[in-house]
Formats: sequence, C-alpha cells, structure tokens
Amino acid sequence: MIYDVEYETMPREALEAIQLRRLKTTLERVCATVPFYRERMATAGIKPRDIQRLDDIRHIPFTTKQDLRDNYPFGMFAVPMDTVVRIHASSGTTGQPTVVGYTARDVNTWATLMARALVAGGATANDIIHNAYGYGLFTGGLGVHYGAEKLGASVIPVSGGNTRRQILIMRDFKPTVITATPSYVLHLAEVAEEMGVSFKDLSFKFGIFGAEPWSEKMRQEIERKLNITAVDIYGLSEVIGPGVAIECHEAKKGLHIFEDHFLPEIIDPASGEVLPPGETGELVFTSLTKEAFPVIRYRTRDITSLNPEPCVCGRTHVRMNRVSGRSDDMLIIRGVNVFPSQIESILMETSEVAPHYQLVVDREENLDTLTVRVEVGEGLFSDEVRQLQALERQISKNIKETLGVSAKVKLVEPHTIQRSEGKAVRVIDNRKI
Ligand code: DLL
Repeated sequence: MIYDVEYETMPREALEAIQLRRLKTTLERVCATVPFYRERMATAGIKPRDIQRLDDIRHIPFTTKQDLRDNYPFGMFAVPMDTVVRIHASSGTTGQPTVVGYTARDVNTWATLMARALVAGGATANDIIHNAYGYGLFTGGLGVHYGAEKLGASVIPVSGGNTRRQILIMRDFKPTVITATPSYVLHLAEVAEEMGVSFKDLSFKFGIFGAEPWSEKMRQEIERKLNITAVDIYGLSEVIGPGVAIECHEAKKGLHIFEDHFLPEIIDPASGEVLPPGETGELVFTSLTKEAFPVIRYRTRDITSLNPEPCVCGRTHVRMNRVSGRSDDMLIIRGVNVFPSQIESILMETSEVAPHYQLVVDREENLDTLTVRVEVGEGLFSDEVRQLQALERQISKNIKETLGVSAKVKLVEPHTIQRSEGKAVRVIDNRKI
C-alpha cells in the first residue's frame, strides 16, 4: 500500500520539476524573512533567481547546528510568532538546545508525511499503534501520534517510561504496531520477560524504530526476540522530526526520503564537495515546503549514502542507506575511525552476549584506549571465569580483525548497563573531560 500514490511514485522528471519550483519559492521566502539566510546568500554573492537548476544549489553556503545555536531561540523562524502553532527542541548534550517551529500547515504536512511513513512501514487504518516514543519537546512522540491519527489508526500515546505498565497495556489493548527507539524496545522485551509475558504471545505485527543508529544485526535480534518485522525510520527535528525517510516493508533495504518535501545531498564532510550517488558522506537537507522553520543545505552530521535504484515497492523516491553514525559520534581511536554501530554489529554476532553495551574511551599516557562493556546473556555469568575471559579475548580479536582497532572487552553481568527510555547513550568519552 502507498499512502500518497501520486507523489510517492511520481516519475523522476516530474518530481525534479516540483523540487526546483519549491526550492526557488523557499529561497525567495527565506531571503525575504530570515536575516541569517539573506546575509549568507549576499555574502556568497548569490540571489534566489540565480538558481536555475537543482544542481545550482551547490553555490549556496551550508547551514550548521552552530548557526541555529547562534540564532537561539527563534532567530531562524521565517514567519511571525503569531502564526507559529508548535515549538519543539532537541536537547543536545552540549550547548543550547536547537529550537524548531511549525505553522498549522507545517503540522499538517508533517502529519501527512508520518501517515505516509506508517503506511510504508506496513500500517493501515485498522492498526492499533503503541507509540512509545517520548512525548514532549522531542519530536518522536507527537510526530508519530499526528501521523497515526491522520491515517485513521488508533494510537495509544503511551510515551517512554513506566515500562511495566506498558507491558500490561500491550497485553490488554492488543496493539498491532509498536513505535519506539530500538534500544527502548529491547528494554521493553526484557521487562516483559521478567513479568512472564512473551512478546510472541502479544499481537504485534511489526515495529517502526529509529531516532538513533542501530545495526542490521540489531534488527535481526529485535525481529527474533519480538517475533515481528522491524523497519527503520529516520528524521531530525531541524528538518521536521520523524517522517523524513523510512524503509518500505516490501524491501527493507534503505529508507525512502520524501523528496517532494526534502532535497537531499551527500557531501564530503571535510571539503564540503557534493558526492555522486552511492558514495558515503554527510547527509545535507534543504526543506522544500516548510513555512515556519525552513532549512537551507542543513548539515545533519549523519553519515550515509544515497541509492537511486528503483525499488520493488514502486516508490520513486531515492533511498538513503542505514545511517552508520553521526560524524560527531565517530570515535577516533589511535587514528582509526570507528562508529559505535560497527562495534554493535560485531557484538551481535556473538550469541553469548546480550544487545546491551557501552563504549568507554579514555586516554592513558597519551594513548587512547577503548573499552567495550557488554552484558553476557542470562545464565552464562555464573559460569567459569576462564570461559568468560576466553570470550572477552575472542570478541576483542573479532573487533581488531574487522575494524583494525584494539579494544579491551569487559563482560558485565546482565542488567548492569543503564537502560534507555529514549535514545541510548552508547559512548562515554572521558577524553573530553
Ligand atoms: O530523533 C526524530 C525521530 C523521532 C526520528 C522518532 C525517528 C523516530 P532528533 O532528536 O532531532 O530527532 O535527532 C535526530 O537522531 O540527526 C540522527 O543522528 C539520529 N537518528 C534519527 N533517526 C535515525 C535512524 C529525531 N533511523 C538525530 N538511524 C539524527 C540512525 C537516527 N540515526
């Protein structure tokens, strides 16, 4: 099923014509209403009317998270406050939060895109959606909520937390779809087990997981543990929230970007040069329809590549590959670049460990050290110390051979790594302190 057949299956040529038209309108608007964009474009010596082809966008300067911070809180809004009906913010671990705004039309666009996304993931109006993304300033909860209502599904606004109560709701309300971060859904599964409830006996058909990087192996683990199909959803507050891109359940191979609303580019993060399809780099977005908070060539810091191949589902929108990590989450351990998700894939290949892990980076005598703390599966910990040590050595060897980085692996008891109710904290980097 496709929610918006006309736009989602539009031939490329027609789609690109719409993108160009919307891009020109967006540029005219931001230059008229947002001093930041007007000055940036003027400094670069470029006017909206100079953009005659989509490719011409390369001449426009990038926008970064720092630019948004410099204009905190509402300096990047392109409409007067009396037309803003919603404000969200992403917490951000350092510095000011990033604040984003929506007009009534933006909220409606977002709901439509989320309805599209839910349908691409496999949902219909008959589904009951257990929405365990956090409600609040985070865009996950309300984003999915409005999309579910737009679709006509029944949504349970359970949010994150109160985990034991969630299990009772799942058992009694019989939801058919679950939406959560991948790390939280694993925690839900764990608590369900403690309560003697098996996900296999619940009514879930599939789940839509995102808001944090997760590996293909993690998908397999979730699908096996919960006995469901798991699809990947991507988005970020600055661009709209969840519903920027999603995997179709037919292929589960890359996430279709809703290109009639967002124009993607992949750039070399160091030089800023635009890379051809298939090459891996930093994802950059320009919004094409947003009113309150348009973004022009916004650098997401997310690392991925674009796949323009046709898809079995019939959608013509380009697919982005699974995000391997954020450029600012990339660890450089003695010169070797490592993403937490790469370590995750290796851990998931080892059946004796559980999918709960944390990476601790330190500096000892001017040398970086990486410690991988991972929980052993239930039942193994009481076993012989020698067996545990052998397992630690084996995982360490796998990491070295696959990624070329030396890591100390430390097996820890079940339930010792902090569980997340939203985005998991995978890395503790003591070098920054
Ligand atoms: O995480 C929006 C969202 C909510 C997406 C629910 C999906 C589901 P922010 O809090 O602004 O917005 O965080 C955005 O999270 O730049 C990525 O680094 C990361 N991220 C989001 N989805 C994925 C994903 C929401 N599927 C930041 N895979 C983004 C990997 C993801 N990383």
